Amino acid sequence: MAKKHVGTFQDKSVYAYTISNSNGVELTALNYGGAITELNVPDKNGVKENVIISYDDYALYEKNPYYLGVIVGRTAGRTADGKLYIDGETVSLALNDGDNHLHGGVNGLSKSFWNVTEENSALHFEYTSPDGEDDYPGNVKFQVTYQLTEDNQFIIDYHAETDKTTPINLTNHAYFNLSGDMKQDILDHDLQLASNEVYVLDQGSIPKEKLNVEEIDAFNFKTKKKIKLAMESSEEQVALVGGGIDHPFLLDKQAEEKIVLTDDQSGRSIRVKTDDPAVVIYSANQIQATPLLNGGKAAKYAGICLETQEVPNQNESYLLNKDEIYEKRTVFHLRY
Ligand code: G6D
Repeated sequence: MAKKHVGTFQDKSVYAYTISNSNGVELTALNYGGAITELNVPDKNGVKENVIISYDDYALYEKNPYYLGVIVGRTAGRTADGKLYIDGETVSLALNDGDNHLHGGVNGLSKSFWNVTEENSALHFEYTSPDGEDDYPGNVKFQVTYQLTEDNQFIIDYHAETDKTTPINLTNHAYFNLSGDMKQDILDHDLQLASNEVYVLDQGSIPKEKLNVEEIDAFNFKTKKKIKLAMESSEEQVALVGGGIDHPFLLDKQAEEKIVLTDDQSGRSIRVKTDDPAVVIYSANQIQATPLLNGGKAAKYAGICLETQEVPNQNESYLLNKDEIYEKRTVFHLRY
């Protein structure tokens, strides 16, 4: 385990914490937003490379316009018009994405300083969000754990308790790129999703209605296929989000493995299990040529986010009441 001072944001110290397992898999994350900056994994030839896209300059994690690697909350995704409905009351949240609320607001959990404790191959993050922070009701105690197991599972555990009814829908916004050190984009990665239904989006990227993936072939990943086939589709939902995927998929409750991401060239794959009912797949359609990532590169489709969560903008499905516990786990099983 290691801890390194990497900067100062708003007069507070930012540290990078590194954990590893005996196979040499290493994970590094910041106390600021829990941002994962590195996940170093061997390829089929044993060459260890970072499979997470990250800024070359740590200072960029302060604003982090791409939400690279962070814990997202209190609510992931977009909330239409920033309106929450809690027990008949309407709560107005900040509109930080056009006419909508995105990823917990102007600050949110991704721009908070978490207290970090290290224990062997696990990092424990704790943060208490005060009542009214980012306009959300309730004092909420958040706990998130990143753990590396000896069989190369990267496990994220989430826990929250509140003193007042409030919406909680957390995820992690790591962008995976299994080529290693972003040698290539993710268009030639293969994706398989245990999902029969995808939500189509309105012009503001708010989920509207769910369709069977048989009706929208670009998003039919029931059998393993190259991600670029979605980009090559003339489907208007692909164009709507900038020429890719940025959609919530309902996950098959019966399936044990919900998501499989594979890169044949490196021999790496990630197999995902989760308690969450959905995943937002985001293919980094908004990544620009700067800021530079992973040693001087940056490009559209630089990585792919597997944001396991509840379907956004359905806040009634993720209201946490006082004396209830929010608890969920997502496992990224790293193979190489
Ligand atoms: C864009 O629409 C996408 C979001 O889904 C993503 O989380 C964000 O960029 C980083 O707004």
